[in-house]
Amino acid sequence: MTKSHPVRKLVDAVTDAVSDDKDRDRAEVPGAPGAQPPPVAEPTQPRAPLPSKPDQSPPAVLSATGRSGGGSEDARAQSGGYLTTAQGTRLADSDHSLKAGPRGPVLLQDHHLREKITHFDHERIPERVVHARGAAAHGVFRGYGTASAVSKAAFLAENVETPVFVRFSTVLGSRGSADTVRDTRGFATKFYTGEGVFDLVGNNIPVFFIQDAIKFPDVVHAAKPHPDREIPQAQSAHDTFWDFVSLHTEATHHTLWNMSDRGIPRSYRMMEGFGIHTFRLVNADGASTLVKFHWKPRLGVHSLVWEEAQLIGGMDPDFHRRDLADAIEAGAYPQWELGIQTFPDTPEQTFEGIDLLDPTKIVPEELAPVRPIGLMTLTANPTNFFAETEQVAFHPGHLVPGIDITDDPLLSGRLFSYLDTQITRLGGPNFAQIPINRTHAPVNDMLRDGFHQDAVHSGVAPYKPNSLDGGCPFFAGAGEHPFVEYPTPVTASAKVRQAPASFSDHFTQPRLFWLSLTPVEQQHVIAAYTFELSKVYEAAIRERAVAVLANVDPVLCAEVAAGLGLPAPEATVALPPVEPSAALSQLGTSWPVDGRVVGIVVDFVGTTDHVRAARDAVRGAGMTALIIAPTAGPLADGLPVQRTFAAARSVEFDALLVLGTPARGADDHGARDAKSSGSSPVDSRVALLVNEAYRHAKPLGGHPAARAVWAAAGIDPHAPGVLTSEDPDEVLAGIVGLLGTHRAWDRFPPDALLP
Ligand code: HDE
Repeated sequence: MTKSHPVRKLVDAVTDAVSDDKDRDRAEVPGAPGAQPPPVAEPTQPRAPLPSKPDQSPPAVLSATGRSGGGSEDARAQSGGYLTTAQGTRLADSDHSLKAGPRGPVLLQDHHLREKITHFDHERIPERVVHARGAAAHGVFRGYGTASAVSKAAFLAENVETPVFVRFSTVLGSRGSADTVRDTRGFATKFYTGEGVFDLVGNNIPVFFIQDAIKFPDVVHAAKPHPDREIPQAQSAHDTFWDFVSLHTEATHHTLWNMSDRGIPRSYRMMEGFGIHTFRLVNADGASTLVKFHWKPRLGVHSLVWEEAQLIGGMDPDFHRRDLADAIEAGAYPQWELGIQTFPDTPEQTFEGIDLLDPTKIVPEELAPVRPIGLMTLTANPTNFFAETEQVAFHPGHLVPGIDITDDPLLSGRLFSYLDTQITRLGGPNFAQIPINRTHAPVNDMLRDGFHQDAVHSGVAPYKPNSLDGGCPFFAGAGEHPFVEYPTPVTASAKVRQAPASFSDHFTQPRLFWLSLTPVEQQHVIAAYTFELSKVYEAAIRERAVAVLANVDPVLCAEVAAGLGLPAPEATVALPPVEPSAALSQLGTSWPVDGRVVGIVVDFVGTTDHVRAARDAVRGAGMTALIIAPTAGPLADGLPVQRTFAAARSVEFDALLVLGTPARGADDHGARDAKSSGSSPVDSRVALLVNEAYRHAKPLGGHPAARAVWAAAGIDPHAPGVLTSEDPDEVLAGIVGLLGTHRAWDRFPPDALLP
């Protein structure tokens, strides 16, 4: 479209209007639904569609075969000022079916009605069989060049920038399930490299439930809702899950991680990612190195507490996808360093006695440090969820020269599954041509036809060898960067359905993980096991699950058994000595607070200068400030309010700043708001807000006026992480310091609890 094209002019005019938007306060709070604030009255003047929001970006404009189309990014979106059919014919009415008179029957000849309803009837595609619930973002990966000695992959070279698309997910829940359930999280990254697409399809937990892909349907059937009643949704706290994992004890390590704080992340931005399997890197000389991939978040690894996760499930089931989108919209771009642990590619494929082909085992970082090889920054939200997040198709078999696979039997099954599943989900074999899946490298395949073929292939000889198409395409020679499988030696053996002997140690590494956690993290693990198993109906399964824990650690076993009212059994294996790995704990240092959410509680008394100052200071520290007030109307100086006392819940905030002593609101009454309680003169919803945040070990800061609120909430004003001062700078600095360590864990010292 040329600059003078009338539609282009309209788009430009609207874009200018949006960037001229003077509504500063609106832009300061992420989450605006559209690019421009809407008028109260319905707009009736035809104009071009509004552009996407500034934080959003669509997939790159490329042809179905990876060529640069040279078009503008909005070229694929709606165009023109008038409603049309799918064929571009303008419509004068879409509110009424074509009828034989206003009260008469609808006519079959209504082609517009049929097109509209027929398309609607087919809007859904099958959700992913696992990892159905997810959120994604665009970004860029920059290589450090530090991997060049071990991999010839061009995108890992120094300062090479590669576009990426990352999708985070839960495993068990269906597409509409809650984000904060206890589960493993998917962390799948598509690198659009110049040598083809590379997908790193990992999780936020470094081990897996099973060692062999053939068990995947079993573990997933066990973890999914029971087939008769289809409950519970997106949860592992039920009989079939614990039945399976207590019988199939190779699942113990992954189960323990799921029961740890890793199972309830605070944010996708605050998760590690792991490739899990051992991969193989190949350098320019053809030498092979075995590696494990790690994503290390710049913001540290942080979690919710369990009660918080449960409350969020009701208050804001979209908590994680909202957090990711809001952070990107606010300019707090999440970052991860990609790192590798490297191991010599020996015939045994073990390292320090750890079998590298066993996906239920980690290699502690103390034995093999994680070396950073690049930085990923997520910079844009998708423009359309379905087109991008729902249709993105990852596959561990999407490899580029320099990155190859190993014989991990779990990985082998995945190499089959991910291609297979897309055929059903995305409606045929051409899913690589869907815009989000298009490679940025030129495609010259001989795959032809099929449903939804977007390419218009020329030539008459899609076969090899041919002479009619001039012999095209040709094989790439050694100097042309082909992908050539590493010639892994295969030991002479017999065909068997067996695992190597080393795969049968199911308990040493769970023990290593347990003993590497700090006391507060251990308390959370005990609570999670006790909660989950208390929800198991069958006593035999509880008993069996506790017996498994006896083989991990006697203290863990005894504490969980006590919570279930069961005797603690003896271990049936010798508990080996293990060297704890500090890298497995989430605690112990301090991290940036980008994109954290601070709730500012105000009353309607006096001026609001201090509120504006506090809000600006929170924003200045790189966080989002949400003002919580008695009603939704703006404050005296026009400052907008984001939450009312009735609507706010502590779980939305990482910390609270209390700037007043709100008296009981008119709606602070049990008949109107069931959160209302007590007879204190302070609004009881604010007291609940503060009390909950306190119980979840969140930092609390306040002006001296907050003392009455602390009292109404029944909290100790001198407890760790409760700051009260005249000096707002001091309070905010304190909050930032505390949030850097995530929570005031020393508020509830756990050391005395465990023997
Ligand atoms: Fe997956 N997995 N998986 N998985 N997986 C899928 O592929 C499968 C496994 C992972 O955001 C499916 O496109 C098998 C391990 C992620 O789109 C499916 C086995 C790890 C995602 C599939 C595994 C993962 C998937 C469902 C056992 C961590 C979401 C839809 C051999 C390293 C990707 C789809 C996204 C998705 C199969 C085990 C991670 C059915 C057979 C181990 C992050 O193909």
